[in-house]
Order: sequence, then C-alpha cells, then structure tokens
Amino acid sequence: MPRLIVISNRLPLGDAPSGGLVVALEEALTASGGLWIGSYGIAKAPAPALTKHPGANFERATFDLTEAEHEGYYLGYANSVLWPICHGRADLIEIQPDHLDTYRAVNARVARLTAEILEPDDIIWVQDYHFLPLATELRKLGARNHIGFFLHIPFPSPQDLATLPNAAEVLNWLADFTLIGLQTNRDVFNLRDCTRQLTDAEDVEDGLIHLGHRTLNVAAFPIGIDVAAFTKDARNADPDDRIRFLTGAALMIGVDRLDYSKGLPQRFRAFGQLLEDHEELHEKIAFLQIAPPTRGEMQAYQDIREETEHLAGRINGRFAALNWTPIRYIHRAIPREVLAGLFAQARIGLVTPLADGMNLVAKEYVAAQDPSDPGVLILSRFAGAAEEMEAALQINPHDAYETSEAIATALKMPLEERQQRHTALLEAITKHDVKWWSRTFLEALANTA
Ligand code: ADQ
Repeated sequence: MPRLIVISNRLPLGDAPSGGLVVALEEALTASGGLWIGSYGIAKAPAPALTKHPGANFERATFDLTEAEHEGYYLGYANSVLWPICHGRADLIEIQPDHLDTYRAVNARVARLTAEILEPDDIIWVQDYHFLPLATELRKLGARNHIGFFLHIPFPSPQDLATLPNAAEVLNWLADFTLIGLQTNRDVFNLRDCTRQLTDAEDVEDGLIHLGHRTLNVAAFPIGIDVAAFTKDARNADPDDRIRFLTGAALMIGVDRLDYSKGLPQRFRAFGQLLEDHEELHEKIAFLQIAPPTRGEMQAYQDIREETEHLAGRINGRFAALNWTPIRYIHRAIPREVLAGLFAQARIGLVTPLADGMNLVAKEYVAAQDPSDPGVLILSRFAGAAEEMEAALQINPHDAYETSEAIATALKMPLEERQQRHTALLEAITKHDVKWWSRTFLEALANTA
C-alpha cells in the first residue's frame, strides 16, 4: 500500500486528536504508515526542514510561518481574497499583489519541504484553499506522484472568480492536481463554467475538462461526519450540561464559527420577525446561538461581531420578559460532548449560511436527535448540505419572512412528520459519512490515470 501524505494548513496536534478530518483520515494514514504535514506556529526564522511530532498513530510534521507569511499568505490571500470570493462576497476582497507573492512563496516552500521526504509512489492529498498552487510547485520539482486536492469551501461562480487578478492562473494551478474533489454538484458546475468562461478550455465533458494539453479531473465528494460517534456523544451527554432554565420554552439552537458567510445577522432578523408576527410564541421559544470568534484580527470579522451583538441586544431589549430571554448569544468554543447534548435537547436546529461548502453542524444536529421524538432541521438552500438533506425545512436565508415562518412551522410540526423527515435525513448522512468520504476520494485518486 503506497504511503499517504496529507497536507493541510493546520496540523491536528495533541496525543488524542479527535477532530473530523482526523477521524476521516486516521485509518488510511495508519494503515499506510502515512504522514500529515501542516503549519504550526509563527517563528522569526522558520526551520530549514519539517519538524516531526511523535505521539499519534501516524507521522506528523510541521513547518512554521514568519509573521509576514502569516499576514500575506494566511490572513491576506487565503482569507481576504479566496475565502470571500468563494463565499460570494467579492465586495470584501482586499487585493494586494505582495500577498499573492507571499502565498505563492509559502506554497513553494511547503512543496520544497515535502519534496525532500517524498518517495516516488507516495500518494499526496492536499486540503483546501491555502494550497491551490501546491501541485504546480511540486511538479516543478519533478514530483510525478498522484496528488489529490479537496476544496472544503464552495467553488466560486465565474463572476466571482473573475474578480481575482489571477483567475486563469488559479485554474491552471488546479490542472496540476491528479484529481480535484469538491463538496457538491453545484461546485462542479461552477468549476466547469469558470474554465469555459475564463480560459481557453477546448472541450468539457463529464468530469473531465481539457485545459491546453492538460486535463482537469473533477468530481463531487460530499464530506460527512462520524454519525455513530456523534449519536453516542448525544446519548451520553451529562444532563447537567443541558440548559436548565427554559421555563417551558422550546430550545432552538445555532452553532457556527462567527463568520460572515454563516448568515447570523439574517438569522437574528428572522427571529425578530417571528417574535413580531407571532405574539403567541413569546415565552414559547428560546434561541441559543453559539458562535466562537475566528480570524478576529480581520476587520470583516470585527464588523460581524459588532453587528450580531447589536442585533441580539436589540431583540432582547424589545421582547424579553422577566422570566424569558429570547436570545442567548455565546462567543465560546464548547466541548463536542456538550454540543451533542444541546443538539439533542433542541427542538429546532437553525443552520442558515448565505454560502457554505457543506456545513457539518446540519449533519451533527440530525445525528444527535432521538428518533422517537426528533427535532426539526431548518437549512439554508445555499449550504452544500442542502443537496443531500432534502428532507430538512429548506429556506432562503435572505428572506426573513420565509425563515421565520419555517420556525413557526417547525414548532407546530406533528410527531409523524418530524419522524419521517428525520428518518430520511439520518439515512442521507449515514450513507455519506466521513469514512465514506475519505475512502471514496482516495479510491478515485488511486484510479485516476
Ligand atoms: P467550517 O466553516 O468550520 O468548515 P462546519 O462544517 O459547520 O464549518 O464545521 C464546523 C465544526 O466546528 C463542526 O463540527 C461544529 O460542531 C464545530 N463547532 C462550531 N462551533 C463550535 C463551538 N462553539 N464549539 C465547538 N465546536 C464548534 C469548513 C467549511 C464547511 C465544511 C467543513 C468541512 O466552511 O462548509 O462543511 O469545512 O469540509
């Protein structure tokens, strides 16, 4: 079995890593004597070679970034250019030529460090938008290995990709990967549209795009969760970790990184609309939003924090009663077991991103439900998860009226309909769980010529 090398921006460290990607990849990494490479910290002068980190069932190795690289590669080109355009927010991009130079340079360095330890039959799997040029850089160094790429976030539309100063170059970078995995069919269509409109791609057929003398192999591999493990966490959750002061109200939960793509202001406005239109639901519903801040150094993230805090305060100020707080808004990471218990307790899971590669919270909410009395998932049509999770109450997150009426419908939904929807959703997330995802991608990669 060829050795698997995974490359991602962050390396899961610690002796018992348990994040989603680790569960997905641990089996293949362990069985193949594999290696996971990722960034570690900020250093004045990065080490000339990869640094090893023993302690897992597979090898782990890291590289450091300088302060300037963190700024240009991570905060700059990756998160102020690629992230917004992939989430339909070209209005937020900050184009700075030196950030693109740094992004290219970091990729070239990671390629060099990888090439130093690369064996001819190793299989490489690159994760996400931080490493679009990595295959190109590895090919320059002579690597002929199978190199797969998975994009966890949406593939942009041609209009959005065209706002990049180097749109055609990005597509050419992709052509150096052996196989490109995207989350959904919608993303595959977007990639095909981009190559048609922005390059001189000659011929486009099912899953194959000819770009000059090269071929882009692309397919959808929707990522999933470890359903059984999450269900178990929900069943075993400590009752003391549940919300104890609901005073008869049904719990509605939202859990998202505090990111402008997650549609939190729209969600809060929809909840305000519900309370405006349905006085009979006052004190009957309590909304818990958990949103740990991320990328707090960036202005767009400071703005979203201010806007959501302002909205939550306004709604509470207007509607709260002595024994009822409509919105509880928590800016903290919560242990997975506690989250699972809260999902189980919640009568409604509210997942309303404006754009999202997949959205694992939607799947976790379903996995946590008690099949004999399940809650209702309200899901944005613009989450990648909407493609598989047709049995959710799907909404347009920009439409506060539609979203608020979906909440009212969910609260009234009879048990039988809740069960039917839950059965269908559970089947969908079990069919494409996280192990299916990694196995299917790696098989496809191995079989791509
Ligand atoms: P994210 O944008 O991070 O991931 P998501 O898929 O929802 O979004 O995953 C978030 C994970 O973090 C979930 O497992 C969730 O439980 C956890 N989480 C969120 N808030 C938390 C909190 N307060 N405390 C603890 N855990 C919390 C990117 C893409 C997604 C894609 C994934 C995987 O943006 O679209 O689904 O990668 O490919």
